[in-house]
Amino acid sequence: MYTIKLFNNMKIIDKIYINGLFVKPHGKQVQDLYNPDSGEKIGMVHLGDEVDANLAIDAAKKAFESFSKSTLQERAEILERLYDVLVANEKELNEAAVQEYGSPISATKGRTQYAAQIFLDTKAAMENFEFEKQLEFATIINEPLGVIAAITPWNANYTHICGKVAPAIAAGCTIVIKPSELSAIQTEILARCFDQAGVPKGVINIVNGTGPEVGTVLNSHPDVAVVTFTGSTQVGRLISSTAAQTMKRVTLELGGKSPNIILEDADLDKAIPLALLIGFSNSGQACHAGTRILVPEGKLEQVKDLIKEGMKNIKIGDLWNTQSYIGPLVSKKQYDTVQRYIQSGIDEGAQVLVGGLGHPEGFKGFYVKPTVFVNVNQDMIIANEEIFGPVLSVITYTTEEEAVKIANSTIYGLSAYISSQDIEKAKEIARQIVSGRVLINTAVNREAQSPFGGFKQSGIGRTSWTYGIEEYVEPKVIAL
Ligand code: TXE
Repeated sequence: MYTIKLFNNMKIIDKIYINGLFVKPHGKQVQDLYNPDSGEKIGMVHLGDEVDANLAIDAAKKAFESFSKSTLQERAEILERLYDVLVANEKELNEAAVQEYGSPISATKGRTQYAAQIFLDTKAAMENFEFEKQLEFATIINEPLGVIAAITPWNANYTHICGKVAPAIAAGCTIVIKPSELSAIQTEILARCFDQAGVPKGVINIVNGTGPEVGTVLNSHPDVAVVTFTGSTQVGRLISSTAAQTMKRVTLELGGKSPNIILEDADLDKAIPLALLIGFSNSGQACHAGTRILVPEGKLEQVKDLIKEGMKNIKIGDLWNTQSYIGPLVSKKQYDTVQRYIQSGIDEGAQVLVGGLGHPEGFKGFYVKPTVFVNVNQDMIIANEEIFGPVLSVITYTTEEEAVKIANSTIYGLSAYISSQDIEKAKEIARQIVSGRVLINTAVNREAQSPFGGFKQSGIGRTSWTYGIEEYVEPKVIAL
């Protein structure tokens, strides 16, 4: 079994993964790693620099020469092996995510299993993807685009990385990943999994490093064909403009400020507990979290009571307890950001119904009080910006038209939710919402054959199923 190097009880990540080898980075920067639950330092990561980024791109470019010619059968077998290895290493992957990210164990397990499942789903998607099409006078071939650069965030580290690796393998592309500096322990274990799965050398490369240093090389390098990024809208804009200089294809999965419309006829005893689960998903560090709860004006008092009641069932901390739902935020920086947002809500006249500033009682580390604001209007900062912490806003509406207008009034369009007992009515409203997905009476989309991605400034392009493979191929016509 693989174990991470320890020094004075600290976890030391001093290797990056290039061309099938774990090598020392050339970069001189070292960054500390913290346990968000206690706020204590638990390790260090040695960061790569431009030299490492260039070496990884060279390795991926060289590997592409042969991997782009691999058969669909060979790629399908790699995806299957990746699934097997992730399942076999599930325990280590979970432990790292709880320790380094502060995610409660039930949520962690769900995400690790989903990350593994992505490989099987992508294998099934390959069977549904038209790699080649024969017409009367022409053949259309979906050719692999080349080297993919993947820049990933710290929330749901495994899901984001596997969600970018799987379609790359399926398409016959090679990949260089720059993960978040905050998830180095998790990424190191994942790198060992990729290695164990016998992925050909250079097909997957991982370089730890900062965005401005390693990320910028990936975005601007002429040998990179596609940049696939998950993170903030602000950095997404930067990446997009840099990548445009060399005409790279760009896939961006960015922020969200998802509305959750509780319709007049909704069963509030079900809808409000569900709204809390949707809003506090991943301790609020989820791009799809339903952070704006839109309720009919006349139901506000009842909703307030149900929120206060529902909060009693939302368990904070005690991360190894399978009943826990909310953990700390990933970093002190994220804690401070969320505190500033709570303060801004108070300053703008919103009323704290539950939660508020500071740590929840009895907790230290990077825990934030799960907070719900009422008296929020759509002009306030907390109703427009992605907070990325457990902070929800209740906004009232008087007509369904107004609810749709409020739902559509941010720069984002990633996810939306509706609660209603009238499915046909809910579907009709769903069609009016500008969003990559609209979920009715549920927190999860169980349909693996769905695309994932956003409208408006929530991003460009789609991941998942055949939609993900499509981002990494270019159609070529050979005509007679
Ligand atoms: O994200 P960044 P941060 C949102 C969320 C959060 C905010 C800030 O609102 O509060 O972003 O989080 C790399 N060139 N989301 O600062 O900076 C960086 O190293 C190239 C939403 O952590 O966007 C990391 O690998 N790369 C989101 C990745 O970008 C750069 C998930 C994401 O970091 C770069 C995360 C640059 N100039 C944050 N600067 C979601 N949609 O799920 C940074 N990076």
